[in-house]
Amino acid sequence: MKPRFATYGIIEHPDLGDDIFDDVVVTYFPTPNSATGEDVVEISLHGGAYLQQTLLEVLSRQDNVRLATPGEFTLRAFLNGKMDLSSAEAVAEAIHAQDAVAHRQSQRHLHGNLRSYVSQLKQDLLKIVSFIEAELDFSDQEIDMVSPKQHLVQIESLATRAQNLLDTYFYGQRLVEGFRVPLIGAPNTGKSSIFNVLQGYNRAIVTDVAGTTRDTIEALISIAGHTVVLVDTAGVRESKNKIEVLGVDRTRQELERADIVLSVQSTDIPPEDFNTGNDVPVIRILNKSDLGQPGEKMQPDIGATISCVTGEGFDGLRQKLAETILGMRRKTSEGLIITSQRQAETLRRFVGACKGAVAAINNAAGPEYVASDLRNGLTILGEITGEATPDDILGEIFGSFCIGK
Ligand SMILES: Nc1nc2c(ncn2[C@@H]2O[C@H](COP(=O)(O)OP(=O)(O)O)[C@@H](O)[C@H]2O)c(=O)[nH]1
Ligand SMILES: [Mg+2]
Repeated sequence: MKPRFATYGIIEHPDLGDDIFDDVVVTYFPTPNSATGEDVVEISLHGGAYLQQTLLEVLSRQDNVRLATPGEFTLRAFLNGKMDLSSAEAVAEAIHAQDAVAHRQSQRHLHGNLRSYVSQLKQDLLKIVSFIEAELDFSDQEIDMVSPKQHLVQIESLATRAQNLLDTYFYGQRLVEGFRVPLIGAPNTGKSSIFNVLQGYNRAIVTDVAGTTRDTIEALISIAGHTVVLVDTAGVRESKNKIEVLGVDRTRQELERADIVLSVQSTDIPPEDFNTGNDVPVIRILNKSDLGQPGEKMQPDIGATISCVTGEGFDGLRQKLAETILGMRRKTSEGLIITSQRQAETLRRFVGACKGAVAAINNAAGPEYVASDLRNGLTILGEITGEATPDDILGEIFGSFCIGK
């Protein structure tokens, strides 16, 4: 077959006799110019699960043929030097991306922007290490070398650059998993009704019997290109009913996990007190504006006044939510955001190694101690791009892919 040319063919099935199984287009990519770097043949057949499954099943009956394990194609591409580890992880990010912003980010990683950021850190660190080690090598000779102290500022700036990237992880994680936004408030303030309007169709049960929502219900909605996990809760009021108490417990757990809280009061029911984690933004909603002016004991600083009956104020509420989410956005000046826990942990260890070196210098420890911390930092950076990544970590990364990627 002519390399990289689409060739028409037919597939016969052993069980079908003279009948044709499917018309296909086959493309041959000889090594090394293929996705994995190996010889690759791609068969395009007509869509549909039956055709695909049957063909895979027939092919698997041949000797030396088996299905790929999850992530195996990307693993092979990585092992054959076709992509670095941060790009390989970006393939998984692209597969799992639920919205526009997460997808754009995975594309940046896929095309190596993260790798260049880390490579630059590595090069700068290598320069410093070589200087310090050169001094160690020549310390018994009469050569004037720079003392590690001279490198203090540079090492600190490396730590800051790594920290800046690490600081994007909180936002990056939410890009992938969505922002968790519970509706909290007294029974009958309209939490379930708001949940339904925001979601666009009636899913939660709405009644005027207090305590109807006994469990938490989630819905994914999109706000300014970000995924939001909207959570309808039972509220935080004390209750004697067993099932309702369980729901209230769930509400407390939701408050602990919340990224943004929608605190609901209505013109006829005052707000309830609740505690959130540190620095969690709270948007105060006043519902049932159609019933007229609010009664007494209402909280100030209302972020959105709405009515689930007339639909008034929901654009403003969505806008407020969008502003709050965009206010939580973090990226490096290069526009990078990390989304992988592995990368975050590795960067954290790298910052630790830099700080170790800084402490060694400040305590006037010998240059060999400083050099050892910095060498350690070099190895850690290598783990991000995959030059020094242990096999079990590789297994974990590629195991998270779906089959056939
Ligand atoms: N007039 C009016 N009634 C509302 C509004 N939103 C909800 N309700 C009513 O308030 C009651 C309680 O609503 P629900 O969503 O179940 O409140 P929850 O207990 O906080 O989940 C129901 O009878 C709703 O129809 C609103 O904007 N205006
Ligand atoms: Mg409810």
